[in-house]
Amino acid sequence: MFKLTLVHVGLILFVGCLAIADHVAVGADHREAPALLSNGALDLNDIYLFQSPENPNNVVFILTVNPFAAVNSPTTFDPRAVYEFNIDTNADAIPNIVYQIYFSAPRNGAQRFVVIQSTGGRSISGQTGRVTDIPGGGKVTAGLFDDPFFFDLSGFRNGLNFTGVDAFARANISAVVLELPRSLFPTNIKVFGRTANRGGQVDRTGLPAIATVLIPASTPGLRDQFNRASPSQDVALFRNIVLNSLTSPPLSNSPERAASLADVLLPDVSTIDTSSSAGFLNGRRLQDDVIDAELGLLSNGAVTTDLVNSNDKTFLTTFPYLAAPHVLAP
Ligand SMILES: [Ca+2]
Ligand SMILES: [Ca+2]
Ligand SMILES: [Ca+2]
Ligand SMILES: [Ca+2]
Repeated sequence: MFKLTLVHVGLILFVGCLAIADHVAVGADHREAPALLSNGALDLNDIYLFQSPENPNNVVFILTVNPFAAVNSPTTFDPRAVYEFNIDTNADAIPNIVYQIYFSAPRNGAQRFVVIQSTGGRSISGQTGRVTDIPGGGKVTAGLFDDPFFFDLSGFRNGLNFTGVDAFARANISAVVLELPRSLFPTNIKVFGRTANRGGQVDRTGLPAIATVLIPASTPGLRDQFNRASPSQDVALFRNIVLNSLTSPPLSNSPERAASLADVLLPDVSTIDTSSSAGFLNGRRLQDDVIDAELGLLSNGAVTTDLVNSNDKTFLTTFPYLAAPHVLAP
């Protein structure tokens, strides 16, 4: 009972962290920091990283931006920005291979894009809404899709009275889906997504909801500072803040448990053994219930589900795996 009470209080705070404005749902890393609210096209929501279910010799990288596209965000990518998959091949959280994606201005509802590989100078051209085969193996596409994230946000806000209503149902996002041969990389890699414009880095994410849950919104500017930092700086700059969030009331983890959690959660990168088709925390598949997994971690197993167990649309078994966008009422 004691543990459950602490968990309830902790999760109520967690819900408070998620609420920026009453009418706006805030999710994994959707709309979590002030600098992101003015341009959803630079607001990374989630990254996904998994062995291709279509071809086990390939690995799939997905990043999503434009939370609640056409409602709170644009439906196109920012032509003044760069979108990145940063891949660390030697476990120091410093990227060794970067895939940068640049978009043209929209024309007739479509954007041209180019994917540039930092090593070897290889580039791949494509267009939103189309699948492009990559010479040597793999595919790439970008465009508007159903948001693959699912979460009973109202249940959290209502003191854990879950009703299993997905606050992200009928929400669309913009995504880049890049599938590449696993042979391009070591078996074990660490990945984070990044957005930047001429003013510098705007957002970055590896694991779901690190900024949202563990970097306090109550300290002005701290989440923007986190989003503008590099994962290789995370332990030096943010470990004590994360430990404080984990050990302070109401979360109240023991120092030992908080330290072991911090070792899993920082640096904020997604880690995968690409020879394995297992999901989160081995990378992150679209269908993985990361909210349940993270609540289980935070509550030490006392709370295991928000009763939303799957996305509101069925994921595809073939590239690009994401479901088609919802048709929104005008
Ligand atoms: Ca974000
Ligand atoms: Ca590295
Ligand atoms: Ca969805
Ligand atoms: Ca769930």
